[in-house]
Order: sequence, then C-alpha cells, then structure tokens
Amino acid sequence: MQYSILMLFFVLAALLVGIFLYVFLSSRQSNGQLTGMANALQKRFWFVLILFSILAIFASVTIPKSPYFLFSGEQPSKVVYVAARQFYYVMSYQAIDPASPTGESSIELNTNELVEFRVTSLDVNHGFAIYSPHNELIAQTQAMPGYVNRLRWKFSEPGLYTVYCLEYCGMAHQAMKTTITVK
Ligand SMILES: [Cu+2]
Repeated sequence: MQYSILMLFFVLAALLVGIFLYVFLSSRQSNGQLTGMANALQKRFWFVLILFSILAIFASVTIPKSPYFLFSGEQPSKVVYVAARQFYYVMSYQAIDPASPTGESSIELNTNELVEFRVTSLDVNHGFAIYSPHNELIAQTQAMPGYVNRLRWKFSEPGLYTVYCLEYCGMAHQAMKTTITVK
C-alpha cells in the first residue's frame, strides 16, 4: 500500500516534469534567438525544475516514514481501551461502558509487544499523546466523541511513560494526564 502510493507519487512527479519540458521546448523560438522575455522564462523554468526536484527528494524520503500504515500488517498482542474525559483518562484491557466508565488503576505493558490503543472521548475533543521517560513525544492520536481512533505502538524501552492531552479541552486541560508502565 505504502509502496504503491510512493510509486504513484513518482509517476505523477515524472508526468509533471514531462509537461514542463514539453511546454518549455515547444515554446522556444525556432531561430534559437532568445529575447529578453524568453531568457527570463528559461530561468524561471530551471528554477521551477530545481525546486520540484528538491521537493521530490524531500517527499520520497519523508513519505515512507509517515505513520499512517505503521504496524498495519501485524496483529496486536494487546488492546488497551482509552476513554478521555474532562479532565482524566480511563484505561482498561476490556471495552469501556460509556454509561459507567471504569478502568485499571495502572496499565502495564511489555517491551516489543504490539499494543493497540482504542481511543475515544466521553465529552469534548481531547488528545492522547504518549511521552517517553525522557519526555519525548513518541505517538499520539485524538480522542473524539463518537469515534474510536486506533493507535498502534511497540514500546522499545522499559520505563514510566506519561500520557498528556494535546487538545485544549477546558480549564484543567494542563492537569489532564496519566501514566503507562512498560516492563
Ligand atoms: Cu486537554
């Protein structure tokens, strides 16, 4: 899937460069004499060509690193249900009943196991952002009422991870957090 999207991108990029070349070559004067205006157009052509080439290199390096299909071919070994609420999280290994949301007092996960977080909200939009023990943001998704967002992650390092809300959700937004222990 990811590979075919990348291929499609390259085909479209090649097509675009081809169109530019065609327009440039077919608009050249037949006697080869470049007027002032044509000279400016030629400079612009090379500027656009180089710009597109740089953008194509950047895109081909960064697009395969996009997280959209991360671990999509694997079966998660653990599912953690998350319900966000003003101003706390409920996390459970079982599906959470919105009418009476109850969860575990602490969530413990193992290193190198594929975990799928199924994240929703019981009131307004919240964030579910996982920070490493070194306080680096490693994975995140939104918690939205009426939707379940799946976030898959493999923790590579044991330690205490902190979950923060990244979506301004009300007066106590900054206090909204929980922790995940990875063994
Ligand atoms: Cu918030």
